[in-house]
Amino acid sequence: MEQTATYRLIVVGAGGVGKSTIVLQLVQNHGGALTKQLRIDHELCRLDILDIAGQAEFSALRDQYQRSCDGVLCVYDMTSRNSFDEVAWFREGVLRAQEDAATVPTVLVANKCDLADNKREVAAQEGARLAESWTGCRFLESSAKSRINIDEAFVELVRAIRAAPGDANRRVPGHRRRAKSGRSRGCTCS
Ligand SMILES: Nc1nc2c(ncn2[C@@H]2O[C@H](COP(=O)(O)OP(=O)(O)OP(=O)(O)O)[C@@H](O)[C@H]2O)c(=O)[nH]1
Ligand SMILES: [Mg+2]
Repeated sequence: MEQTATYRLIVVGAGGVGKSTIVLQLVQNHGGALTKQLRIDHELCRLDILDIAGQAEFSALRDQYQRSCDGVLCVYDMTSRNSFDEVAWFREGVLRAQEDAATVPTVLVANKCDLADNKREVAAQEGARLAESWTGCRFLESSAKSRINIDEAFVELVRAIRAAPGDANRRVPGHRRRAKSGRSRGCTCS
């Protein structure tokens, strides 16, 4: 039987940037921690995603996910300069929780690109530059409203986790990673 690696993900960013909408677009569900099974690059995996509120006060669940998560989706709203200024702080919170880890697999997402024409406050270049300063971090502009780059953000995060040393495939005892060459790209949701 095919083994399924489980990746624990956390979605962080300022209040109102679209974190919950992004996660709902992926899982079409409601609640605290959400689960989604996906086939990414031919390998089945299960995502356990914690979507925390930007203004969240102390929560045991958040604390636990920050400490043990395999990857972080860092979200800001490209129509809000403040949310961009704050996004690094949210990632640093995760690094601190992981005993001051130097890095954690991260994808930086600039959400609400459907509003970019009239309301953009943060240039794509600025997001790209911030992502570059975080080891191996990909950068995407998304719209949870128009469903642009939502699956892609999670696919890229899983790829970053799989590429990381000591990756989370350890969650499945005996799971063997495949060679990276020859994979076709994309994901199939199930
Ligand atoms: N135009 C547009 N609106 C969006 C998009 N994503 C989210 N929104 C809207 O932005 C508002 C906030 O979205 P949420 O998903 O609740 O934001 P959040 O980051 O979960 O907010 P907190 O949980 O309070 O931290 C809602 O009115 C959403 O409908 C998007 O891509 N485009
Ligand atoms: Mg929310």
